[in-house]
Amino acid sequence: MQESPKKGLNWWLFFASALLLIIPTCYVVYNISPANMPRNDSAQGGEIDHLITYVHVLMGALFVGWLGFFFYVLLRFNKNRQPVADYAGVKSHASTWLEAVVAIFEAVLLIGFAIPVWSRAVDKFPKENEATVIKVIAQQFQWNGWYPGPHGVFCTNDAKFFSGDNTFGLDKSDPHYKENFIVAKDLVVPVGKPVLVYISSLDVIHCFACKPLRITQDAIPGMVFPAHFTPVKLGTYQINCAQLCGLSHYGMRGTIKVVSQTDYDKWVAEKSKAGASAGGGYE
Ligand SMILES: [Cu+2]
Repeated sequence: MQESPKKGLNWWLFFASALLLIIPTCYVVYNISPANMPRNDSAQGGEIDHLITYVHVLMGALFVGWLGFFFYVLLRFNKNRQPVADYAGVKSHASTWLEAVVAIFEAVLLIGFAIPVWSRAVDKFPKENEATVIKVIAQQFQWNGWYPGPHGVFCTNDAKFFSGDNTFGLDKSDPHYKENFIVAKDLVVPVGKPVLVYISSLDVIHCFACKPLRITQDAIPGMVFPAHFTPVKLGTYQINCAQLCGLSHYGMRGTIKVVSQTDYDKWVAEKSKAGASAGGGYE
């Protein structure tokens, strides 16, 4: 029988693999602690953060469990302690029970947390008359916000109205056209009121993402997707494009400025007076 040159455990490899596994674990634990989560200034962000934490706690428990088992196997069945292979194998059913327990936890997370959060995000939209409604139109490489103005009615738009100075194809003969307005890059919304955004794209696929307000929604040409969030604090938040959309994707930023209702009404009145073309189009 040919002997392998080294018997037993390779301790260098053992400690190197332990280190490689422990470093990312510490990093994840550090990041999911509530103090290190991205700032949350929206009403619906708390439940999303809870879900992220619970999923990571379960994954952490599985990781520690598997890691413990891995080290146990390395030590218990190394060549010195187990010179002859046991062909009968494991007879205990402990692993089956453990798998069942993990499956139950996963089912609770999915049915009890993930599906309700998801259904509220994609199904329970605020009523238009109780929300701030904005049509967000993405284009390479800018965010545009189309506001209806003080009376809250959008004019119609259609591809046939497209022209050099009418990129969004607004119907200029529509009576509501005059008080509608489009802003480039910087959106403004009032605090404490649901915001309903209808997201679309003029060219390629983009993704409207604002992490502190916990909103992320793809913008797909030819389609309009509604999304909603309720800002709870005053502030200015960065919008990013979360879908690689071309050479200047990295620079496709915008802002959502959350102001008081009075300031918002003042801003809307001012912009609306300036008309639909004010601030619209590519800057
Ligand atoms: Cu983009």
